[in-house]
Amino acid sequence: MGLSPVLWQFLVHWLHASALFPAEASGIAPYVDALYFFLVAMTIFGTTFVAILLLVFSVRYRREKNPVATQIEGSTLLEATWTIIPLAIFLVTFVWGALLYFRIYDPPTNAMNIYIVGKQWMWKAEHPGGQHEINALHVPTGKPIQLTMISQDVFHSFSIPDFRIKREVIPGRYSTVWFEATQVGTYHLFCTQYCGTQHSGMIGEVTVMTPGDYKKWLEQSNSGQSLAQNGERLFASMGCNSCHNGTAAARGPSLAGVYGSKLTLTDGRQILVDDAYLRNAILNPSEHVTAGFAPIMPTYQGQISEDGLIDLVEFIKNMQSNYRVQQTLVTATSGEAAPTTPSEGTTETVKP
Ligand code: HEC
Ligand SMILES: [Cu+2]
Repeated sequence: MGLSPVLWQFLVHWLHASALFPAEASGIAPYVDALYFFLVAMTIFGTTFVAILLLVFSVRYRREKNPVATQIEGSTLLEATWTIIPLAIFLVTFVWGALLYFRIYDPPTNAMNIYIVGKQWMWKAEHPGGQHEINALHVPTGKPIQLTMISQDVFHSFSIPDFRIKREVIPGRYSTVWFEATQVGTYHLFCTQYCGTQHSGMIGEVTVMTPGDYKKWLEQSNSGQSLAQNGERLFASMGCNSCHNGTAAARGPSLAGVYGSKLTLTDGRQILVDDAYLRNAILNPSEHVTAGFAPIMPTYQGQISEDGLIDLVEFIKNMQSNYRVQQTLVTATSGEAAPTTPSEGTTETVKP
């Protein structure tokens, strides 16, 4: 198209200024928009091209001027042209879209993780430090943020138009999306999947702050317990540590350092341990049995809320060192009755 870059920039600028178009407030936004404008330009080009041809042909070859039609028996050159040009356009769109897709769905390894739980009809955000917020999300600028999301009931969809992100939030399975906020400000957060009577109220506000302000916010909203600490309590109160206590005699495998590692299962498969795997291991233990262990872990299906599962997952993720060390640490800080040390409690000798 004949649009010069200057005119192009002016158009994009005007669209943003006129509030007809959402702000570009994330690192990915300009890239998504570039593809979007390319598609719009191609569509305009195609439409005008066909419309012009239609007009020209109907005037030029109208019956008064051409009483007898000339037959053209085919033209390989013509056919090749109108096959190859659209094909090239479609392929460019496809490759461009695929590259963008990979970029959007593959979070950088240094991304900071925040959990999102969707339910009828609200969004709950849980920061690793234990800060909870409802229908609100606070994030710093300049840092990749990954959202690990799950629904407690029906399908929802998490969308921040100004960041150009949108991802389904599904019951029973974690889905992730990531972004890097570039501009301080407040932005809308929507559920974009019809999810019942008050779906339209399932909205919220994203507050993007400077890293310094974000740190202050985290300190102010501190609940005193990090997700991992909540998880550690659950781990003890649900009796997980009766089997997973990190001792050699334990009936369950040590979970220290298991996150991010490759587990070998009894059927010989190798599986990467990520958030989804941990969650599933707690709810459906018999589905993937770790090699060298008996399938004795009970299912916790229906006994732990999604929030509780997030706490457990976060605890296991952070369990990098010997678990017994952490256990004594908790007793020292929380002042609770000391849990029986693993060696005392291990009268069971079912180690397979
Ligand atoms: C009765 C003993 C027992 C209890 C109680 C138990 N587990 Fe397990 N768990 C096992 C055994 C044995 C395995 C390995 C076999 C398998 O994969 O099922 C295992 C596997 C796992 C795994 C998969 C990782 C790996 O290295 O295999 C996770 C995660 C896990 N348990 C977490 C938990 C949590 C969280 C709880 C408490 C809510 C819990 N377990 C309670 C025995 C137990
Ligand atoms: Cu919803």
